[in-house]
Amino acid sequence: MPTGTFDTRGTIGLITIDSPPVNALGLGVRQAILHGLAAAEAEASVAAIVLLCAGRTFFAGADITEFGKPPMRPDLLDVIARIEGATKPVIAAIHGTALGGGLETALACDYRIASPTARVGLPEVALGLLPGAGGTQRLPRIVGAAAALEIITGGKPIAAPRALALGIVDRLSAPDDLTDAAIAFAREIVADGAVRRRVRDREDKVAADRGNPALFDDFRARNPGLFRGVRAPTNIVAAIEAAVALPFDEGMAREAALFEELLHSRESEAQRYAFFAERDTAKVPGLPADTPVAPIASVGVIGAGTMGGGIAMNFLNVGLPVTLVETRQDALDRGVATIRRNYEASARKGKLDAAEVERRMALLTGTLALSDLAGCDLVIEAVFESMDLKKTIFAELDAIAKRSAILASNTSFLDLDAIAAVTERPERVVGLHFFSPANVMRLLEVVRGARTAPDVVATAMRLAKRIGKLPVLSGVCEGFIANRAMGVRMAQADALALEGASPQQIDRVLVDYGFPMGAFQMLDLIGLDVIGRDSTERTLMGDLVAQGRLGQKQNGGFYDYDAQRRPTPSPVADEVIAALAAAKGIVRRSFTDQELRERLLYAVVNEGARILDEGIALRASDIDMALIAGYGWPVHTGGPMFWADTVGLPTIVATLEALAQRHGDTFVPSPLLVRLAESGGMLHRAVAASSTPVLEGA
Ligand code: 3H9
Repeated sequence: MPTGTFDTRGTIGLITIDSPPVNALGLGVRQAILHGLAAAEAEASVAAIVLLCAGRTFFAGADITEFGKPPMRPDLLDVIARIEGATKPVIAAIHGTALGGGLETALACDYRIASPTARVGLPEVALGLLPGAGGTQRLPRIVGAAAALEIITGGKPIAAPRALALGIVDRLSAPDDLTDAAIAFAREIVADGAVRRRVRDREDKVAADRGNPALFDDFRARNPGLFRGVRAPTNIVAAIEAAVALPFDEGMAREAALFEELLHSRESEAQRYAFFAERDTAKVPGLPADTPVAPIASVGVIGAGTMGGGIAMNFLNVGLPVTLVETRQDALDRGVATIRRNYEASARKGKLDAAEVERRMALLTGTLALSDLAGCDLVIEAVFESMDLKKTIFAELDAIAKRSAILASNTSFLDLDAIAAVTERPERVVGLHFFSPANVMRLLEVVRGARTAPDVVATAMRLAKRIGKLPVLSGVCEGFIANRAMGVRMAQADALALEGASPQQIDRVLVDYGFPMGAFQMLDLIGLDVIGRDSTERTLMGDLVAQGRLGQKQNGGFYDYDAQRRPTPSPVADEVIAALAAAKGIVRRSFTDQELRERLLYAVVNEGARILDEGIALRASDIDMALIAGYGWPVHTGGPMFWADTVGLPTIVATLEALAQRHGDTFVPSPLLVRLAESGGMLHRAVAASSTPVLEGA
């Protein structure tokens, strides 16, 4: 049960809400605030009220678990109206993160004071929503419509000093002194006559914006990508337009209608699912939260190429020393120089200061001697994908590394168990599969081998969080979760191009679905030589490379590119595709967009279901998160597993069966899909059976 306490410090009443973990504004918290206000008003000696939270944060927003259920009064708007109507001034004292409904509650107070490390924001857009408790009406009254548009459509939290500069908070406390500073602030307000200061009454900013209707059209024109495939940003802009155009209460009514529309949208349902799915990935059955983890104070990385360098940066970023090993001095120098260049580029963009660049570089030691890894707590091998090479390295490393060290491989498709088997410590071998660019992409697949010890898995999951990654646990199979599931999409894109669909049509269908780019655009960006080189069979990529077409970097690939790297359809690529189709005896035809969507995306759904059925993933939602974080699968669809349920599993199974007749194995529906379609079950709620590789490590 959330607790709310009320006590007094002289003339100041203190309402303290304590509802772990994040003081979400669920029913109990809302009631506790109202009780506190009633007590403060009833106490004659109290002249002003401070509202604050115990624990790690101020209110982190509305309770997301209540959305989609019948509303319960008092709702947040009732609470906010009650704060604004209080008979005494209310001061919000903010620490941690005041987000969404949390910030909206603070904006209903007369004054706001924040600790210097606090952050405030309206992140509802990430849940497919808009701030529905007055945020779209009050924030523009403080910062103006232009800044409100950026803040609310961006959803990113704002650090306290900037919030102060913008006027969102009135004052910062000294570090660790928030409560006393809030009480002192309240006393000053009382001494100055306890003046009420409601944001709703401020007119100057919105009145100034009223003369500038182009502001909204400009914003829409400047940010076309923001609105693609999703509804929330459109409604946010409309709500802020209402703040400017309408009196406060009418603006609030407009906000409520726009919020309600989003609350019942598929997009918001999907994004709320993704919010909890993201937090679930770190929960591993059989590994309680108190599983002991090994301390990791130093990291070794073998291989200073693009992958190894990116991996090293993750640890340098959080202050962990890294020893980077290469076989040749020139390769090592190049790798170290690339890391420095990346940091300097961030510094130029203002994301780092020069001293921080040097601090991070000082944590990096380059060496040609594997023996320099002897003291590392964790060593990650990131050399190219050759089983023989990896076995040689792991055998040597096993002899060098201290007994407690964890040995990790960044392999993206090789058998981790075969690598672990060359060591005397297979229980301390784990896969850490980073996605490229490794310093940027959030997904980290933690691969549990047949003998990986539970504490090693727990350590890897914890470490992933420490370096800001989203860890998803995977069992051992070729490609693990994300590459295996998306590999079938690539295979279908290739097959469809040979069967007559143009790369442009295939890419457009994917972009229309919500991917940031199409399959062929992605290949051109990465480089066709990088991906295609191992194939023995004649492939589209191989034939393009044979013509000297390596992608954006050289002569174009599936597309031609101008000097600004803008793509246009390529007659040469079309000829290469047609010639290979003829050589393979493929009869070409045209396709509808719907046919392409089914071939490209139902294939992924089916592969995902197989991955779960085989016990390679723990839960369907882990697969969704892996593809959202690793491949840009549009989060507003919820990921392939969630999306499949919105399409309907019987439809998917029937389509797969028809496709399997003509296109073989890829489309033979997984037994899990068939079972769920027959029983009316939901794929996105499915979990791995209790005895599976990913749970038991066997
Ligand atoms: C809103 O406010 C709408 C209003 O405008 C209009 C209303 C009319 N509700 O993330 P963590 C749980 S929309 C319910 O791991 P951290 C979370 O699931 C809301 N539960 O911690 C997890 O549970 P578990 C706008 C919530 O320290 C636990 O708390 N606000 C909520 O890494 C710990 O969370 C947001 O979108 C919630 N609002 O990060 C902010 N928030 O332990 C959402 C968290 O069982 N929250 N939980 O897995 C966050 O961004 C982060 O939780 C926060 C802390 C930064 C606060």
